[in-house]
Amino acid sequence: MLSATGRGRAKPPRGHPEEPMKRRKLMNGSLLAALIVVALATIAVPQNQTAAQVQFPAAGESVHFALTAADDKAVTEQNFRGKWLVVYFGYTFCPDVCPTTMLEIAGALEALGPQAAVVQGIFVTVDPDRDTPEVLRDYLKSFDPRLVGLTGTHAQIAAAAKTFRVFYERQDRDDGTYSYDHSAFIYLVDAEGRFAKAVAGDVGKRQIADALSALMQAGH
Ligand SMILES: [Cu+2]
Repeated sequence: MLSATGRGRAKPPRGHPEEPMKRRKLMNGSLLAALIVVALATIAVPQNQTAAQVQFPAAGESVHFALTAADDKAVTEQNFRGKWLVVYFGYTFCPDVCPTTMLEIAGALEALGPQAAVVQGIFVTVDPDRDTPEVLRDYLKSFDPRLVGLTGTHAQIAAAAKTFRVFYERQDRDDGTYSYDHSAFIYLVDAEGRFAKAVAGDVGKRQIADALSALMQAGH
């Protein structure tokens, strides 16, 4: 569309050297307008991964969180040193995306076999009002009892989300119920607590397991 506008215009007559400059400005203006339109369209549809949502920590960046595990035990990333982490943010009331992703993570642990001994799957809830440690434990044991569920105060969860650049937003409905829009990436963290890689939540267990195996073999 942008190039079509440019081509459709008549050639500038000779002796008007400022013309190409004007044209470039026009192009920049319409490009900016197009970007704004795209940005507004994606903001209006938060369940799509917008540019703002698709951000990750830098590879090698240390991740930090201080949350609550089962039996109200306080945990931080330090408690998991020595294990590779497979971290996912979601909430147990999520109708489809979260359960599907947890099924794939559980499948990846299964596929890793003995290698899974140095891997810890972690589900961080973005919905602490409903997801207590007990709710999380019951939810996760149906996928794989090795999975750990973490909750916390809203501020703690916001801080944990920030370290992984996770986006989430509560959506209140007219009937009094609510859901969350949230990033659907799986974050792989090395045994020293450094971010290694993000994979899309819908890639499947084989790809999750392969990504972990490759990273572990790369000598992280
Ligand atoms: Cu979800």
